[in-house]
Amino acid sequence: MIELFSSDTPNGKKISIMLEEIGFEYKVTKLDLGKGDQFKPEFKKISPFSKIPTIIDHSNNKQAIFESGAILIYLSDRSGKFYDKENKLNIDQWLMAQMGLIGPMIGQYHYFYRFNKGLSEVGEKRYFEVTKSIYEVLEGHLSKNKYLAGDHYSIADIATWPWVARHEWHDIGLKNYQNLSRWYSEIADREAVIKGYAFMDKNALIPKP
Ligand SMILES: N[C@@H](CCC(=O)N[C@@H](CS)C(=O)NCC(=O)O)C(=O)O
Repeated sequence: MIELFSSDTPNGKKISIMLEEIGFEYKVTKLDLGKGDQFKPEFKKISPFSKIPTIIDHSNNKQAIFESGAILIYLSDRSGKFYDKENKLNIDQWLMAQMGLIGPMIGQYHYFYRFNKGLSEVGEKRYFEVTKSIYEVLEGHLSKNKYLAGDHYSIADIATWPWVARHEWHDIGLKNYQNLSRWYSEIADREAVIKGYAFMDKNALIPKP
C-alpha cells in the first residue's frame, strides 16, 4: 500500500493520477500547506525540502520517496507501466522539461499573476512570456506527436497534464492552442485521470479547454 502525502495541487495530482492509472492501493495523508504541516519535523524526515508530494511504500520496506518525477519513475518501475524503456530517452527529456521548466515557471506565473497581482509588473510580464512560450512549444510538439514522448501515453504526460489543467489560473487561452487542447481533452477523458484529479475533492471537475 502506498501512502501519498499531498495537497490538492498540480504536483500532488501527478501522483494520484499515476496511482489510479496503475491501480495500486493507496491512501492519502493530507497536508495543510497554509498551516505549515510541511515544516513539521516528522514530515521533513521524508521530504527534506518540505514539499509535497511524497510517498511511503508500505509494501516495500516503508520506502519513502520525495520529488514527483522520482516518484513517477519509481511507480513506473514497480508497475511496469508508462515508462517504456525503449522510449526512455524521449520520456526522460519531456519529464525533465516538466520538472525543471514547465512546472516551476508556470508556478512563478501563478505566484505573480494570481496571488500577487499588481505588485510586480516585471514578474507578471516575465512569467507571462515564459508561460506563453511554454504553451507555444507544447503546441508545436503536439502538432507532430500524439503524446509528449511520441505515440504512447507516458509519465511525461502524467507529469505535465495537471499543470495545463490549471490553465484558468494562468489565463493563457488554452482553446487557442488546438493541438495542446486535443492532447489535454483526450487525457482528461481517461477514467484514472478523472478519479485522480478528484483525489481530495470528489466533486472536483476537470476544467474544459
Ligand atoms: N519539485 C517538486 C516541487 C514540489 C512543490 O513545489 N510542492 C509544493 C506544492 S505544489 C509545496 O509543497 N509547497 C510547500 C512549500 O513550499 O512550503 C516536485 O515536483 O515534487
